[in-house]
Amino acid sequence: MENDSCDLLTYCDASMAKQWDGKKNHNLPPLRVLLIRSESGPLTVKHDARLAENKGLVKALGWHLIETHVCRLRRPPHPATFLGKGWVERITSAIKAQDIQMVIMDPDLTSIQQRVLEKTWQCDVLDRTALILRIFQQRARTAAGQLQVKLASFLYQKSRLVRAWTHLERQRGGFGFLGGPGESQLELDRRILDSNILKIKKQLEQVRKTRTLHRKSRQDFPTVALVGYTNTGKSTLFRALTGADILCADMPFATLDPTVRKIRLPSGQFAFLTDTVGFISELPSFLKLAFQATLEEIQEADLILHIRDIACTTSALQKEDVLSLLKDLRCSQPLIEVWNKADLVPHTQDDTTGLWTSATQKTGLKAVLHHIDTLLP
Ligand SMILES: Nc1nc2c(ncn2[C@@H]2O[C@H](COP(=O)(O)OP(=O)(O)OP(=O)(O)O)[C@@H](O)[C@H]2O)c(=O)[nH]1
Ligand SMILES: [Mg+2]
Repeated sequence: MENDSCDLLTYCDASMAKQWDGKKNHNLPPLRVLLIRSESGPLTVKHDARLAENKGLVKALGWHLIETHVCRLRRPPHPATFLGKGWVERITSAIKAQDIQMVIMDPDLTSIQQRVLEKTWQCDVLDRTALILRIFQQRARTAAGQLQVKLASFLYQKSRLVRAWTHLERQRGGFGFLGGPGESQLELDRRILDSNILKIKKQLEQVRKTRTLHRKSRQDFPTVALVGYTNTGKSTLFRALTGADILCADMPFATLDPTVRKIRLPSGQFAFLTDTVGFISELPSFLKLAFQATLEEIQEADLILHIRDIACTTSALQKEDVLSLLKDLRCSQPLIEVWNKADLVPHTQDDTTGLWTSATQKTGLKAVLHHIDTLLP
């Protein structure tokens, strides 16, 4: 594809980029990473979970997490550095002392903050959204998955261009801006991104048409989509129910591309089961837009199996995130809640709001199949 210079990798030093895909570079030591989570409110279980989730995201890329800092923001974020002066200096010392190569920031930074921090700290800086995108880049195996990730990456960069533009405009009082050198570069960047976005959207339109045709070819039987927060055990359950040899791993976003298999229900009726990409809190809107072709598999399903990791301390919050995303997607199909990882928590079977399963120990599967049977048209 032309103009690939806009790829996400331009955000980091090219030599560093070689190390990013840990799997392909066995000889290189993993990147030394420092993680910063900034909080403005009181520290709750939600924040602990977010920190643990961020650590999982870093680990998922095969990087080496050296230090983690939780900093409390007492004032609004600094426009140029996000963090206050004291924190910037403290992190500078930590970077030097620990030979850090990459700093991950959560929440997200503006492109200006990212550049100022990279210059100050003399190392690469990524925010949580870029980290998620990077994982998606590493996971995408199919051509459709790779196209979707590329689109997400361009949309991400475009959103950051707009912010940079607004910032410059403000500096110049919003007038007399035309013809400046900054403007022409921004305009050029924007045009390149727009043309790339348009091209990929056209290619993805073809993917959506093909998927629609595939769905039509399956319309003799109803479809059940496995949906849920990332790492809750969707693929493990899918494998237990279908016998399909798919990747199940203790990491976020192990699954990116949907997999479909036919199963036979206890009534003798057949149904298609679809394993899908996991959700995560504050999923950026451009990722939802880019993954439209995949999310359609959920929208078009006759029934949704919501797989929850019931042993996770923030299972209830994850449920809220999933339900809100399903609402965004206008999914109103019948839904079965599956309480997975039952082997990790003491429980009684008579709890009626969810179906207890252990996908690893293959328990509770019959009840799941039975419920699918009763709810399908
Ligand atoms: N103890 C226990 N672990 C489980 C169970 N189900 C899945 N796991 C583990 O949870 C981790 C994630 O499993 P996956 O099936 O890959 O989860 P997923 O929801 O498909 O994750 P993504 O595709 O990344 O969104 C793996 O290490 C599984 O072995 C279960 O019932 N009990
Ligand atoms: Mg999976």
